[in-house]
Amino acid sequence: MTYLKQLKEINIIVLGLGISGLSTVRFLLQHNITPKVVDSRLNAPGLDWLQEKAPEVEVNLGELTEANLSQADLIIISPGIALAQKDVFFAVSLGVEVIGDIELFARINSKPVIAVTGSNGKSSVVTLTAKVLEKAGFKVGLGGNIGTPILDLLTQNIDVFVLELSSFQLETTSSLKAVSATVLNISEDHLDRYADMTEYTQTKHKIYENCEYAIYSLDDKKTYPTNVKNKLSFSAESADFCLLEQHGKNYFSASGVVLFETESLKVEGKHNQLNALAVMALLSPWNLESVIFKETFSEFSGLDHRCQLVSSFNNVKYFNDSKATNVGACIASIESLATTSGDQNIILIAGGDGKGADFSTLKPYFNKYVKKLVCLGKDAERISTLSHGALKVKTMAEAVNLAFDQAISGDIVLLAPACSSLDMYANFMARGDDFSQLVLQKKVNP
Ligand code: UMA
Ligand code: ADP
Repeated sequence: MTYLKQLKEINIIVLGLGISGLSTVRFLLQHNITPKVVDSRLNAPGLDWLQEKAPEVEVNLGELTEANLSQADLIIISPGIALAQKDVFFAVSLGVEVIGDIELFARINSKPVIAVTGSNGKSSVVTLTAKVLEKAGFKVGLGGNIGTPILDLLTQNIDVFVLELSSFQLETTSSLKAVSATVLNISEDHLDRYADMTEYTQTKHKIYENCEYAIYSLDDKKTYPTNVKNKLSFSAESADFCLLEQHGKNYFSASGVVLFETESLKVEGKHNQLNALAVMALLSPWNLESVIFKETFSEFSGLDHRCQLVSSFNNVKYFNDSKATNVGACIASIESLATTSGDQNIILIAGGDGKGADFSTLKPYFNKYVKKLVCLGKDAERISTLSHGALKVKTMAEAVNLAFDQAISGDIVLLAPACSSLDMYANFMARGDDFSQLVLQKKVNP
């Protein structure tokens, strides 16, 4: 019996009615499987769609304690709810199976998969990987944490799936067999969900289980795979995929073979070069010609809200890196924009919900490169202690006004919050849009 047929015989609860939950419900209904739906939010986001398109589906909103999760044979849980949540934990203790949408996908899918996780660079790497494959003529299914729920793509005619996976999604995934998989890097994140860095790192490592090729960062021991036969490393220096200097120019290289100049890569900064090396390593089982990488790298101008130049006026550049939602990303952002002379020319807007992170590793970077720190959001106070003379504000408008007042010719104003946006905004895009609009207003009306 196929897995989908088995699902018809059992009681299924879809837990969570956000993007993933709604996609799971749609997928099951398409296969004539009717689940029950539970969400702790009284105004769950997918409710309107469900009531209009599938009013027959039983929905239980509010306290999960009241939802009788233990009555299910299978719970398909959304990534925003932890397995450690007490009602879920109780159901598991009674023998209920709990999986996520990625696990459901893995149990049904038969096409090759490339899987990417890490604390930072996931979206950039999966996007670039998909673009290279598309240029090579493949039909690509790009989804997962990047925003397109993967079950939405499973019914389409796809050659290769490229999955961005968060630690939340990996918690409930055990059957994925990726052709190539990577943990790009590990730095502090989501410590409000995990007991410590060990638990967070172990969860990320689930991506390597059953993969054919494990791609890891030679510079970051926390990414090193175990129990995988084929391993390929990437690093700026001395790895399977690395940079080589010849006649004063830098080149991308694979297994010691020089491929093409690093200046072909349109997006700037060391972290983007590392991401490009990871893309080449992930795609090595496909044996693509290097010209395909070169052309794609030269066309890709980066994703919105990632170190994106919003505007330049009065010889001051304004960058939106709202997606720098943790300490590691904030450091990468500062380093990629800092002057080679090391002058303090960055006015940094940071803060939001720090998700339990220790911000102290930011201090040397603030000392070296940040001229003025402007802090907002839930963790404004904690961040402000890291830089002498830091300013605290209540709104993004105040932050942009202050940054504008402080900036002189040659400076950079950078939004790289090192925090999630959820204390003030619906998501990082809304925060980045707010910043960008305020900057553009300042340009017209100083
Ligand atoms: N929630 C409840 N009660 C519920 C269900 C959810 O309060 O019953 C809350 C969660 O705690 C969370 C919010 O609702 O705060 C959204 O959770 P969700 O599981 O419904 O999320 P989705 O809308 O399904 O979106 C998820 C990912 N979100 C999370 O993991 C929190 C999206 O990643 C992803 O794009 C989408 O699935 C498609 O796969 C977002 C994210 O913030 C961008 N990811 C984190 C990150 O990148 O750091 C991991
Ligand atoms: P993710 O999907 O993991 O959040 P993104 O590709 O969206 O990653 O990038 C988010 C931010 O993380 C970027 O704006 C940049 O500041 C930072 N970043 C990107 N790649 C790396 C990397 N390889 N190492 C550290 N930071 C990075």
